[in-house]
Amino acid sequence: GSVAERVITVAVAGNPNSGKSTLINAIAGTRLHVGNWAGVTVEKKEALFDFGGRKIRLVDLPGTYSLSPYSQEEIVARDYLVHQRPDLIVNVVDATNLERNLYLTVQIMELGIPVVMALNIYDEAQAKGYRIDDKGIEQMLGIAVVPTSATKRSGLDELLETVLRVADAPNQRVPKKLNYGEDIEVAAEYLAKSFRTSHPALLERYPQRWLLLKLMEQDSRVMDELNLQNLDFLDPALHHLRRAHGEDIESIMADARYSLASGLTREVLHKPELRQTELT
Ligand code: GDP
Ligand code: K
Repeated sequence: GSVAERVITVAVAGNPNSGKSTLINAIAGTRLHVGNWAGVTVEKKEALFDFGGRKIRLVDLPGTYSLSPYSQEEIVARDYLVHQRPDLIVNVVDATNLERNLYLTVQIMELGIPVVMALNIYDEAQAKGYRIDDKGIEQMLGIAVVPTSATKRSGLDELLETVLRVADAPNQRVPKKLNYGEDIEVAAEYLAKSFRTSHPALLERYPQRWLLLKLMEQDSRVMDELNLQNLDFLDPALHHLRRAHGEDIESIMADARYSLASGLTREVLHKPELRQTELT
């Protein structure tokens, strides 16, 4: 079909309390259909609607703080992103809790799917005197950022216009590959090499960067899905990481993500100085 007929599938991801429901309701309203994700009791909200002469399907993912395999919500969200591969992801971020929310953003970016960030609750951030360099976030992450205030219905048209623009030029809008530090990056290179040799076909089944990181973490769900008999291909990478950081590779990776989130926050968020009266 023509460009105009193609449905653009947009997954909406964010932390609990980032205002995701408010935002989706404000955009889709009565066109929202509520059901359940297959096999689990997690609510699924979906809407198909026209905007700017185009058809957009919004799929609301459960609110999560991470994409690890430890809760039903996280599993639903990550399985959808990894296996259904939406055209793009709208990442709803609470602008008053930037650092914690960016920890999820960092993980979402591992998937290599174009991302538009809705920098939501922006009104409250402004009321608190926060200044957020949204262009700085765009530059550092390689994603589009749109300030929104879902409760005031502000920024929503800009958000959808940006969604259309990114959907039409996805190759110019691939999120940057973030640098997880030399040790992890070198280990990831070892792993890419050995895994490409041992399991050439499997690398294509998943987003590559994401898969390499999950293999290093020995993510239980990915390991189950792949059902590999021989894990020798992991040895060079794991040996490299353990030599530098010790045994707990999952927390090495979590630390790398947290430090990216906090480093970015330091760069882009300026809070007003506390007044003397507020200190006492
Ligand atoms: P969810 O858990 O991400 O779905 O978050 P909700 O949509 O339930 O919103 C959490 C709280 O934040 C609610 O009290 C909303 O009214 C409030 N909220 C959502 N968006 C905004 C916003 O843009 N500005 C302000 N000030 N509050 C918001
Ligand atoms: K809520």
